[in-house]
Amino acid sequence: MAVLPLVVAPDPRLKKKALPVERVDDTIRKQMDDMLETMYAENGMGLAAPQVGLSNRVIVMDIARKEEAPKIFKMANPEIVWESPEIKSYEEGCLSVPEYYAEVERPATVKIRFIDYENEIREIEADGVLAVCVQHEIDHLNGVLFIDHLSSLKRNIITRKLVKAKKTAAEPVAS
Ligand code: K1U
Ligand code: ZN
Repeated sequence: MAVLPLVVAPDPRLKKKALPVERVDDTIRKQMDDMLETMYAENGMGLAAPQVGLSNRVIVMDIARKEEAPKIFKMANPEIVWESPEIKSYEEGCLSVPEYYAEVERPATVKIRFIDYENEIREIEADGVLAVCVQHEIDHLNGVLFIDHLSSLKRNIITRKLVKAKKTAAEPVAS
C-alpha cells in the first residue's frame, strides 16, 4: 500500500466531474487501499479520488471514533438514490481545504447505491456522520467542495487565503 500526495485547493483537478468506474478489479481495489492508507496518514474520515489526483468515482471512509473498531467503507460509483426532506447542519472540514471549518446543511438521511470491494452492487441507508461524510465525498466526485455550499462572501475569503498560503509555501526560504 502507498500514501498518495494530496491535492490542495485551489486546483483545477478538484473542480472536474470524475468518470464512473467500469468494474471493481484488482487495480481499483489497490486504489481503494492506497486511498484508505492516505486518509489515515492525513487523519481524515473520508477521501475521494480527485483529492489524490485521480479522476474516477471512488471514495473511502472510516467513520469510527478513536476508541471504536474501524467502520470502513470503500465505494465505487456511489450515488444518492433517496434523500430525506429533513435537513441537518454539521461542522465540516476537508483535507483539500486545510485549516478551515464551516457549518454545512445537508439531508439528514440518504440512501446510497454503490459498487463494493467485491464488485457487487449494494445499497445502504446512511444517517448521522456517515450521511454527512458520504455526501461530502460524492460532492468531490462532482467537482464540488464544502466551501461551495457557503455564501460567496465566505467562499471568496477562504479561497483568497488558500491562494496566499500556496504562494507562501512556494516561496524560497530566505538565507
Ligand atoms: O473529504 C475530505 O476532505 C475528508 C474530510 C471528511 C469530512 C470531515 C468532516 C465533515 C465532513 C466530511 C475529513 O476527514 S477532514 C478532517 C476532519 O475534519 C475530521 C477527521 C476525523 C473525524 C472528524 C473530522
Ligand atoms: Zn473534502
